[in-house]
Amino acid sequence: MQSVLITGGAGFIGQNLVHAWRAARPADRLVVVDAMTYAANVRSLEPLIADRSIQFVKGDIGDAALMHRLFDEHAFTRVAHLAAESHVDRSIADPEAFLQTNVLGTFTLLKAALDFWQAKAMIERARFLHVSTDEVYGSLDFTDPAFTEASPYRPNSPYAASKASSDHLVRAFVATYGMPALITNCSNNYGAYQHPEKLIPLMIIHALEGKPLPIYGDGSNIRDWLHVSDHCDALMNVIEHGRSGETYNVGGGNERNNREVVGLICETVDAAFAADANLAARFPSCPAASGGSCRALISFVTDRPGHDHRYAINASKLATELGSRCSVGFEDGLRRTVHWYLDHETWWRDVTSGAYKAWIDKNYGFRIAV
Ligand code: NAD
Ligand code: TDX
Repeated sequence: MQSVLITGGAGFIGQNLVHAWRAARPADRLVVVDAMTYAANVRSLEPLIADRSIQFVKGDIGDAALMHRLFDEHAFTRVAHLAAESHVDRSIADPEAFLQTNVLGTFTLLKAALDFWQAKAMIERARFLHVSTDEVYGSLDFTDPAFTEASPYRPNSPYAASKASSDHLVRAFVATYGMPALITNCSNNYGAYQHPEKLIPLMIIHALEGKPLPIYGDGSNIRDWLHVSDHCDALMNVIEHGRSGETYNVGGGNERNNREVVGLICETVDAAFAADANLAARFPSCPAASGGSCRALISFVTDRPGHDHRYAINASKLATELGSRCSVGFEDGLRRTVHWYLDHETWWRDVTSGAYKAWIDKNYGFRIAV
């Protein structure tokens, strides 16, 4: 039985990880800490909070007193650290929060974990998993080999630089203090509960509402799409079986350019409307509602500054050492994701209208550390 802290557990990957962990390891004690930024949503966690399967704490990883108190109260033996500012475009518009949370917040959490584990002589049996990104390695050309764990760090956005900085802090804690930490660098996740500011949910929702589908630049940028369920399986494997001090890359093996991704979303939405007559009444502005194609909505817009051209992950270390391989093919994963958004209209309408945030402030504002 482990006592587990999941930071950022109300975010996209965090929520998926909480559910996956709860299902796979029912004996573990789970505490979620999340600052409840605009990106957070605890609705899917509410049943787990209500039946006390998890404990939820609204709090900032940069709050040293809170972090120390949580370690004292729960004696964590596992930390899965996902809390971050995660959206590249926001980091370009307003980078400061990225440095606060991703760099200083990670430092504060590392320090609280190290202090506690040293004081209690728990270094040998504790594990700290730092969840990072392939963006730290920079951008590839078409013919370059995929990133390995030995690729040099060349971050190009303030987000990527902040994640690179946090990776370096974790590495330094391992080398200097013997911190029992591991790092994963993964590619673009997609799936249920992703905030509608990110490419795939944004395009699905815009298609349903008949709004333009804004592709940056010429849409030739390539990402390696990883289904969030495969990512969560890999994270649980790495934290338990990975070698302390090591880095593991996690990839989906699904390289697609943005034009292909948006085209596939259009085809998937069109097919869903063709198969279900009720959708036309629910989403009358979608071109598919009147027999057209969502492709008519595609528009190319001004590129993102410093837009990385290609990410690709060589995940052979993870497969060879730990046996983790992705199981979700991109077409299947995308179809499941489109249907998840079709089936969770209230969820994304609340997020996109801002009503959810107001509700959260009201209902969770009082939930400070217990
Ligand atoms: P997300 O933005 O959906 O969720 C992040 C969560 O962290 C939110 O719930 C937010 O409220 C919380 N948070 C932010 N600042 C905080 C703070 N100071 N204290 C406590 N909580 C705070 O992000 P995500 O997509 O779920 O990503 C999770 C992690 O995975 C991040 O570290 C991100 O860098 C990494 N990652 C994500 C992807 C991806 O494709 N989504 C790919 C590679 C790596
Ligand atoms: O409206 C859009 N139009 C568009 O063309 C948006 C939102 C994005 N894009 C492009 C930019 C990227 O090439 O789509 C691609 C994916 O964009 P995002 O969803 O913003 O993801 P990305 O910038 O690749 O970063 C994501 O993967 C790595 C996550 O947000 C990061 O947290 C993660 O580290």
